[in-house]
Amino acid sequence: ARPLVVAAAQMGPIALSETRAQCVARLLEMLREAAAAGCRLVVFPELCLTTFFPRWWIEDEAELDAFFETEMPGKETRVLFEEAARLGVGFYLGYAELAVEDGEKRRYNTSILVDPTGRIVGRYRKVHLPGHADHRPARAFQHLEKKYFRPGNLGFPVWRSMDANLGMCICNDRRWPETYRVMALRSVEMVLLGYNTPNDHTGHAEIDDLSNFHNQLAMQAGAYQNATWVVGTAKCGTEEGSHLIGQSMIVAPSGEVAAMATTLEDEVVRARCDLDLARIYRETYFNFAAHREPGQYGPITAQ
Ligand code: CDT
Repeated sequence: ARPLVVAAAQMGPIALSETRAQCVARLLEMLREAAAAGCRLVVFPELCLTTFFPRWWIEDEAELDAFFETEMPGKETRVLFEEAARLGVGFYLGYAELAVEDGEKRRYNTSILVDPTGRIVGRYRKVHLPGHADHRPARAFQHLEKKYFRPGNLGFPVWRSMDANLGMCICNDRRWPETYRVMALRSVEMVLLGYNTPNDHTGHAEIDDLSNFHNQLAMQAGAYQNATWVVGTAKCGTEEGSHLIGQSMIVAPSGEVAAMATTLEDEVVRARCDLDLARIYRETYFNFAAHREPGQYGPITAQ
């Protein structure tokens, strides 16, 4: 067995008025709890340093910029890196990234992988951006990720860290089979992901009512069909009047849920994950070299 003890560090709502320092204090408390429970890796949610701002139409650039990080670690987040290094725990952190590329300001929905020495070993930028870019004032809540972010331009890399093959994705990515499959073809053993999933944003009650079911379905299918562990961490509860689902969970390569949150608050969910389970499935049902038929998959990569 190759055990990796991991935590999904779920967050309850973040108010608009909550500061970075207050958010980081909550993350620190969960980091310490996870470390005390023997965890070597902690997965925090998507965009976990501010409230989920894409629910609002924001025209003022300075107001929008205030939700973004221009450096990582920055002055409020540095303490998280230092404490993780002191505890010998790695982490995944989701945040809004303001980058300058080709002399241009660019915004991404980003996550980083930090190793137990406090070093950033990987960066991922969300590929599948949900929602819309236009103003829909008739709705109580919008979902403006297509306005505020560019699609990620870093692909789906897999990193060797903490004696494991680790991959990252973010929220809506978990609904797309290609996300997991690209990483599985790169021998991923554990996919780390954070999410903010409102159950009142699609405009279709019959879809919104199934939000929890679809959350489980997507992560369990992704794990099983790709023979990988999946660690999904929510920001949840009623945030500025919008309800976000919880169900942070750790899913085994069998598709079974190894652990799941029971609250809609800050909660550390822990599991001891045997990375060899991924190998067993890849040597049998999901032996890609023996059983895949990529010659028949052309439309998947056609534009
Ligand atoms: N953050 C994020 O990607 N949320 C989406 C919900 C979109 S509702 C229009 C998700 O897939 O969970």
